[in-house]
Amino acid sequence: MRTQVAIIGAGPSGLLLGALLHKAGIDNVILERQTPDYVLGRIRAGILEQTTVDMLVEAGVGAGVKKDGIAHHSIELVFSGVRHPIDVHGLTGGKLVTAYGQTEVTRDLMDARNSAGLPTVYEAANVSVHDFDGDRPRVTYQKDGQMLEVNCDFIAGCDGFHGVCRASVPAGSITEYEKVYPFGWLGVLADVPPVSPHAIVYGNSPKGFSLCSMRSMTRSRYYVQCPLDDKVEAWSDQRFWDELRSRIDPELAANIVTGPSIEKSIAPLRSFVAEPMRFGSLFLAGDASHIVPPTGAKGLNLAASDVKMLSSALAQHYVDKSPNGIDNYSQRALARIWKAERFSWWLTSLMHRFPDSEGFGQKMQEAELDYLVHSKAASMVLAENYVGLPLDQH
Ligand code: RFL
Ligand code: PHB
Repeated sequence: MRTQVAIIGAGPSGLLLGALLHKAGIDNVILERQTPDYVLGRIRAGILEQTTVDMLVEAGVGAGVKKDGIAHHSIELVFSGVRHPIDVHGLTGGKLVTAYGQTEVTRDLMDARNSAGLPTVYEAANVSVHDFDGDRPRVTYQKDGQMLEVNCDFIAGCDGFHGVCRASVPAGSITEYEKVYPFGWLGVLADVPPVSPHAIVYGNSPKGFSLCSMRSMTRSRYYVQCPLDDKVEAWSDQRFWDELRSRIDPELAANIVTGPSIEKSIAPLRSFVAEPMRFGSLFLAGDASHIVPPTGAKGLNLAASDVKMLSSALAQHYVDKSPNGIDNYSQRALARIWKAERFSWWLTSLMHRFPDSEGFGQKMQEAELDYLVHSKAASMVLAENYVGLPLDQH
C-alpha cells in the first residue's frame, strides 16, 4: 500500500489528524492495534477547550458537539467545606469550555472517516516504523497472519504513551522529562444527573482531592484521589459515594444522586514530555509525546492542538511546497505543551493532599487557595489557562 501520511493510532490524535489532512487533500492511512469498540470503551477526558471544538467543526465533525456538548461558563473550587465559583467566562472576556466526552469525540471522528471511505486498519499487529531518517519511510504490520507494508512520505506517531513510535527513536536523539505523582484518581461513571450541571467542581479536603464532572444531563463522572496501590475491587459503589460526599461541601453532598457505576477505574498521575517531536520524516503527536495529570483537563486538548499544527505543517509541505511548517512543528507545539504542563502540574499540586504535605506545605496550599479566590488577577490566571491558551503566544 502507498499513501502520503501513515498515521499510527486511531485515538483522538490519529483520527483528528486524518480528518484534517483529508480536508487539505492529503492522503492518509490509519493503523490501529485495537478494535474500534476497544478504543471507544476507554473512558477518559470530558472537557473540550473552544479551540478543540473549533477544530472538530473545521474537520467536518462538529455536529455532535454542537448538539450534545454542554457549555460551562464557570468552575468551582471547594476547600475548607466552602464552594468558591470562578467565573471563567467573565474573567476571559467570554470564553468557555464544553463538556463532551472523549468517547463521543472519537465516535464522531470514526463515523465521519467511515462515511468518507478513508482507510483505517484495525487490529494491526506488530506495527513497526522503518527508514524515517530518509525520505522513503515504511511501516510494516501484521493482519490476519499476513505481513503487510505501507510506503509513505511521512509517519505520524499518534499511538499514545505506550506506543511504538517514540520507542523506535534512537535513545540519543530524544530527551524525556518526567514527574510521577504519589497518588492516583479513582473514577466512576454513572447514569445519574450531575450534581453540578453548570460548573465542574474541583475539591481539596483533608481526605484528598475530589472532582465532580459530567458527560450529559443524565450521565455523571466523579473522581477521588486514592493511593497508587489501591485496587478498584476494594471500592464498592457505596464506598465510593460515601467517600466523595465526605470530600465536598455539605450542600453539594446532600444533592448527589447516586446509582450503580457503569465504569470504575484507577489512573496514575504523571507529567511527561519527550523532546523533540520530529525525527526526520517521523512526527509525534498527543500522548505519544507528552502526558499531563488530568487535573485541568488538558490531555485531549493538547492532542488536538498538536495535530492542528502538524496538519498545517504538512499542508505547507504539500500545497505551498514550503518546508517551514515541518521544520518548525516541534518547537511550535512544545511552546504550548510546556505551558499546559505547567498549568496541570500547578493545579495538581494545589488541589491534592501529598503524603508529606503537613505543616508548611499545607499552609502554602491554604494561602494560595485563599489568594486565588479573592484576587481577580490570580483568578484570571487560572481562567485563561483553563479555557486554553492560544495556539501561538507571542
Ligand atoms: P490515545 O488515546 O492513547 O490513543 C493512542 C492510540 O494508539 C493505539 N496504539 C497503537 N496502534 C498501533 N500500533 C501500536 N503499537 C500502538 N500502540 C498504541 C492505541 O490503541 C490507541 O488507540 O492517545 P491520543 O490519541 O494522543 O489521545 C490522547 C488522549 O487520549 C489523552 O490525552 C487523554 O485521554 C488523557 N486523559 C485525560 N485527559 C483529560 O483531558 N481529562 C481526563 O479526564 C483524562 N483522563 C486520560 C484520562 C488518560 C488516561 N490514560 C492514558 C491512562 C484517564 C486515563 C486512564
Ligand atoms: C472529566 O470529566 O473526566 C474531567 C473533567 C475535568 C478534569 C478532568 C477530567 O480536570
